[in-house]
Amino acid sequence: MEFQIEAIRLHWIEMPLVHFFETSFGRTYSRKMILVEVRCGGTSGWGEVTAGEHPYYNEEWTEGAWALLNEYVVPSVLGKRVGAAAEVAGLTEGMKGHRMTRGGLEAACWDLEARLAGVPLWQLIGGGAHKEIACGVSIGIQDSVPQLIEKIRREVDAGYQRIKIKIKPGWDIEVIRAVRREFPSILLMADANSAYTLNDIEHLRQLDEFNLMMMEQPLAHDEIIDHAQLQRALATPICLDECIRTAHHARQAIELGACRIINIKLGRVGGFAEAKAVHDVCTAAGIPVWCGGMLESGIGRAHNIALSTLPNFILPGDVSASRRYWKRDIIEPWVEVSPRGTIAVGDGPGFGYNLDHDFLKSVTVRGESFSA
Ligand code: OSB
Ligand code: MG
Repeated sequence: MEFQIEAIRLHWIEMPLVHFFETSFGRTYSRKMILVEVRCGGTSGWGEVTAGEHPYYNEEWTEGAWALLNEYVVPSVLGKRVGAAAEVAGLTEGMKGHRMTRGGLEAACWDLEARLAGVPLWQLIGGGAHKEIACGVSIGIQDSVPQLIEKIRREVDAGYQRIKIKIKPGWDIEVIRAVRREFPSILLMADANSAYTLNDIEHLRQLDEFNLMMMEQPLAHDEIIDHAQLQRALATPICLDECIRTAHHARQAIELGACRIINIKLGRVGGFAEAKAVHDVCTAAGIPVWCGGMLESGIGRAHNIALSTLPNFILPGDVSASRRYWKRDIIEPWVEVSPRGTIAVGDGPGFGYNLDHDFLKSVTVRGESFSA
């Protein structure tokens, strides 16, 4: 449905995590996130820029995203009239990379269109194949193996369907051996966030004995070809995360045999239009997908839930309960996970939750408004 991008507000919010989150590239204690609000005729659509605080997962970071939004993204879209949110990604196509930043605006436009049409976001994107989505958890590197095991036990007891642990050189084979000894039959996977190279093939082959569902992004963030070589040497399926920024990358990775599973992150691929395209490439190739996470606030989390209702999201994702991250979330109700490890998909318009405006105001540290 046609709409005009009449006004845009950028909200920079900061919220401490309930527990630090450590990956191979570092530890996060507190999140700095940019929310993008797009307005038309008194209705607001909301999106979230999923970039981290530092350019270590990929090239993007919050401060850089703020600059790009102010200097390029907003001026490229403000006042534009589009036939549908599906056209919005095209308005910022001339900018290279920075897909999380551009994707935050794009996702806000999908939410706006859904709200203007009075339909749930999942319906507008062509989802709805799942009424409940299957949830896993991503558990960061801990200070000790007993602490990790205690955390895993808590999440397994809560009902989460799959456990992902972060690995890096020095926190890998023996850690997974200890976890497997304690939990012989859980669905278990490991995410290296690009911490290894092809020199580690023999080392990584040791993981084959632990019956992992998959190993996520072992090699460099932009290295599809080396992943194909590694996959040939491993029994464990490789799942690509960082490498897949477009449907084109997904097709190349699949054709080269670089992975058997793909993690789709809404921001990493630049929003819903590209996420759907990646999903469709994977469906056609028989490659299962799941929804990744970036420690999102309630807004990004709600978008991930909508995305996860597309049919080929058949593996448990990294979308989990608000309370695992935040003492208080910015949406109401908070995202909750059932004892079966699922999130129920609602029927409300747009992303399907209300904003807690008072709380949102209290965590906002910077704002910028633009109107056409
Ligand atoms: O690689 O999936 C990743 C968090 C920050 C950066 C990268 C990743 C992650 C996660 C956390 O694994 C997923 C989540 O719980 O939101
Ligand atoms: Mg990952």
